[in-house]
Amino acid sequence: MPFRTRYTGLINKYRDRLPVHDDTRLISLGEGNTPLIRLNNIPGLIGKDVDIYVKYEGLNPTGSFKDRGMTLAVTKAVEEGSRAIICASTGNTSASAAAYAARAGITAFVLIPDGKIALGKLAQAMMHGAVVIQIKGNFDAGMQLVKEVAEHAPVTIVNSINPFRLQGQKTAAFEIMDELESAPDYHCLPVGNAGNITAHWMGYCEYREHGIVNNAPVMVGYQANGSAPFLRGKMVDNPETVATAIRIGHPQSWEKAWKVKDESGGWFDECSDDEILAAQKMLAQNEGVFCEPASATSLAGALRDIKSGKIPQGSKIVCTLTGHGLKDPDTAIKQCSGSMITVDAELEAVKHAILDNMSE
Ligand code: AN7
Repeated sequence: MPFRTRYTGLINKYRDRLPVHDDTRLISLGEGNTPLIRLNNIPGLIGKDVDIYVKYEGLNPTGSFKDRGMTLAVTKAVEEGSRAIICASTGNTSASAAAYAARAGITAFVLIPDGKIALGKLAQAMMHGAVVIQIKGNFDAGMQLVKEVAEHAPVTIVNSINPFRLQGQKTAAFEIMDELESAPDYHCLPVGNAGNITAHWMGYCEYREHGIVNNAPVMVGYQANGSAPFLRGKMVDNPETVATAIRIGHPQSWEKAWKVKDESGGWFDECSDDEILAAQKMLAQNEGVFCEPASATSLAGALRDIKSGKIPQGSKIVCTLTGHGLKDPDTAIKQCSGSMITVDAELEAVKHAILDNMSE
């Protein structure tokens, strides 16, 4: 056999663990199978002996982990005869819904908070032909409206309250265990609606129950401190953070995520916007991995807990990087202002620019 079998997406790969039939028409863009990258430089920079891996979900077809759930949610919607899907979104769900609806030949309606979604995500939703409805309100208001309108219109909700979303997303945990041949000691994620942390825990428990692995990680969820209902212990009405993807005050998987914390022996913590952006830049500049701000929350929190010893030396840690850095070019460029050099188009000037900036 000279050639490897072609990868055709996560439903095909894990079909025996997902609710599909042999004749189900799969709506897929080849999602999943994302790299698990071991950090080579950052552990040394913080002076700790830990094994940190990042699961780079930004390399999914639309640039975020949402594609894992969307492939299954749209596959099932089509199977059930639905002609339209709808979601509220801080950006990535709308980009993913728009792409998979285009693939399926159905309509996507997406409700987004006016002016508060990153540029790349807006471009995706528009380019894939979704009906983009900006609301003068935040994600939580949009989510409430979606639930209400779905009772009056023939549309399938593809937010993570759709149970097929979490079923699809649990495959990220399968991939990690397939690769590491066990579960890690800690799994750190950014938390917004808390669907993804719930889905990962489902995946870890499923492999353990079936005896494929005999351990499970401690699950750790990090929020932005201006949008941290799990830290406040109650819903937050006016969430704010630079990490617009997780600007969510009323998480839809509230009860489920508290269960994940208790069952796994984990915890929630919060990071400031400055910590989030510092971690994003640290990862980009020391490992060559560019994630969006919300994604860096997992690394920001993990690094703090590793430094303090709460996550002990010798641990194997996976941080999920939920979305690609190119989703939010504005925030990236703003952070790096001053790092561009403008010179005359002339040899001496360019030579000086190089010699003055050689690292030791
Ligand atoms: C990059 O797109 O909720 O805790 O509407 O885009 O499962 O909600 C996005 C969420 C983390 C949080 N990182 O995941 C949406 C949306 C990124 C995200 C989260 C989101 P959950």
